[in-house]
Amino acid sequence: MTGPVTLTTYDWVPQSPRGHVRDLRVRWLLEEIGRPYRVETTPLMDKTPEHFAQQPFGQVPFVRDGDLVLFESGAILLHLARDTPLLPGGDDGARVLQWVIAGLNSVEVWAMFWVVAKLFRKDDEAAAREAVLLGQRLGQLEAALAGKDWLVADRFTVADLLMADILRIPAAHGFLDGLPGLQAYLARATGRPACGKALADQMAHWAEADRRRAA
Ligand SMILES: N[C@@H](CCC(=O)N[C@@H](CS)C(=O)NCC(=O)O)C(=O)O
Repeated sequence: MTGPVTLTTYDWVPQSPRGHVRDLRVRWLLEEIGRPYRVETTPLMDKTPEHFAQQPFGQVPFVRDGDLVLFESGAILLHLARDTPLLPGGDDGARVLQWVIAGLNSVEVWAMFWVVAKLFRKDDEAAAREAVLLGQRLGQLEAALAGKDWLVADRFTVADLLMADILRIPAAHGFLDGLPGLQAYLARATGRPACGKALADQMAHWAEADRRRAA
């Protein structure tokens, strides 16, 4: 499919998640591949039956691509990256899938355990335990990336886009201090113009949401 993609995110979010809402990774990929898209919104506060009909957990993002509606950011990225240089074929394609799943299942999940303990529950003891586990995972990822610019086949793929986005929250809270390889990897990925554009667009979206609320 080559027509515009419709990407749905929230109509508004508080300050703290701004820049980290997962529509960012989808925007980033769409910018990388030059695919046109428009952004629609669904209410954060009063979630609608229409929202749950498209995203069974009442979360964002979800996209419409032609007749196809997809939720789960990893699935969305893999779908949109198909037939583009961001998702090679053959064995390298399998390795990209492996790293996409590792990002979601072996790194992001540990980052989220820490986020929930520290930022949502404000339970410092639990957060300290989660921090140790997250730190281990990040150290292991740094070792896996040793001597490499990118995760697979010496080129930027959808796996790097996702992994870098996942690393942004740990990085913002100091978890990459002492991990120079991961810091350089993250800077390499997020320094791409498509990432900067996606981030600026998401922040503009929330600024516009504030203006609408104030009006
Ligand atoms: N596994 C899902 C997670 C989606 C997710 O956690 N979305 C957040 C925004 S980044 C959300 O909708 N949070 C509100 C909620 O869970 O009610 C994905 O990757 O798409």
